[in-house]
Amino acid sequence: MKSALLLIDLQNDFCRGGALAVAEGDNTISVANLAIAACRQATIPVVASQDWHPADHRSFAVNSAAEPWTQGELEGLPQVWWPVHCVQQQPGADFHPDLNRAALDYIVHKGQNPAIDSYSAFFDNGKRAATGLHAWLQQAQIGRLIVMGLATDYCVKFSVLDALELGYQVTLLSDGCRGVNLQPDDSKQAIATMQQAGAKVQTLSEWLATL
Ligand code: VGL
Ligand code: ZN
Repeated sequence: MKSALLLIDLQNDFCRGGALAVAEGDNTISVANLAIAACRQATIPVVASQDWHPADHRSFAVNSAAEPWTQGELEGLPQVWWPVHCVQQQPGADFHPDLNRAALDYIVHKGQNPAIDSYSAFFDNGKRAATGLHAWLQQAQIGRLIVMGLATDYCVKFSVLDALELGYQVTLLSDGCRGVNLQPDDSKQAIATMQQAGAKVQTLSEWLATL
């Protein structure tokens, strides 16, 4: 079965100095580059998502008259109010400068609709609209995804759960992920949830040993 590497949101705003910086977010970049190098050797395509919001996105606390990092409701869905992050065309939305972006075969944008958030790289949070990711993977006849990135407890988690629901086999590279952890155990719980849903959890070196 054909595999693809799926890199979730390895963007400046989730890394050191970014608007929604995740602790140790930068540490994922070297893991990603090692995984990319192995994929190139093995002719495994590399796909990356980019959180890509318009400036008026309503998940931004300032646009919903809410306090950042608190919880509310958006379009009938539970919503964390985030600081302004990953605004289209802004430096915060760029990939981390050290990421080997020249090696990316396909980039999927998400979160463009201002009225709804989109943690998963496949669908918005209400599953109303699909991104192009599933279609792209289908035309490439990909059946298995190796997933890593930011943030474990949001975009990685929902991407993995959607991938499993769509019928992909999923391996999560645990050392290639870091989480927001609004609650201290959120990332740990997210990994347990992904594993229970059918994801295989491996470190980069464990996965490299299977190639
Ligand atoms: C993300 C919060 C808001 C993520 C994106 O990439 O995990 N988290 N937007
Ligand atoms: Zn976002």
